[in-house]
Amino acid sequence: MTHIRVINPNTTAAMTEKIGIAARQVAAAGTRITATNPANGPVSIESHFDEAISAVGVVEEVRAGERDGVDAYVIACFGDPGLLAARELTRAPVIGIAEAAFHLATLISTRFSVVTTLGRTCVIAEHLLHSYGFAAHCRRVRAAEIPVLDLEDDPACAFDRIVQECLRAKHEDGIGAIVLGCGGMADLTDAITEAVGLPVVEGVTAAVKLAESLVSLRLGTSKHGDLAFPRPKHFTGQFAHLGVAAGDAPPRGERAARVRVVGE
Ligand code: 5HY
Repeated sequence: MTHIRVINPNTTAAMTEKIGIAARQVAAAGTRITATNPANGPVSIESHFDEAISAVGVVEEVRAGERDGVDAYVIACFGDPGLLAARELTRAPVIGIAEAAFHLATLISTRFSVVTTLGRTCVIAEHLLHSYGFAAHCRRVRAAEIPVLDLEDDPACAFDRIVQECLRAKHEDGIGAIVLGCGGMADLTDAITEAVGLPVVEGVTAAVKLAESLVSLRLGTSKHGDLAFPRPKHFTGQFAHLGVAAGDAPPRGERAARVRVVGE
């Protein structure tokens, strides 16, 4: 059984549950999905500030997952908050939904556009496109101009605004596919696909299938170079528990047998 931990970095439990349902709908028979969110942090992530704070919650959830023997992690927020920090903490694959969606979109189209929530978060997706090397493939990052929690509180209106922006992208951007730019849209993929008439790539489900592929190939996060486990270090104050004492062996558990551990 492959255990994939899907982490919703915001603290809205209803969105976490929705994301977990979407992940389970595409998971293979031998995959167990557990969906969690941090106890502390923003109820939605709509700014650089929200992203920074939520990253602490992401690494806390990965540390908990290491104790649970999780085989792979999905960071289910379109800003991929804490992605590289999380990768330092584990040998398991850690996949952000934006990164996953971009990869799959380039496999089915030469050009795609992103439709996210608020216009102020578009630059976050634009930064990721450049960071991951997909900027040339993305025509435009668009926003439906809906607060993230409208996906929970006013889903009908949110759906209509997302579809309208997707249709503008289809008719104006010269694209072959749409990428949904929010983990909270994970339950809308089929309905948006039908309404828009383009392939729609959704990050949570894309990340789950990529995680399954990496686990089946026994490929995990490299521990050679910048993603090696953090150097032992004392942390102070409210982060004291995040410190690693010299000699603390990183959790290996039975996963070492499943991830091709090279060298060390
Ligand atoms: C997300 N915020 O996927 C992002 C969407 C965004 O709380 N979950 C959030 O607009 O960046």
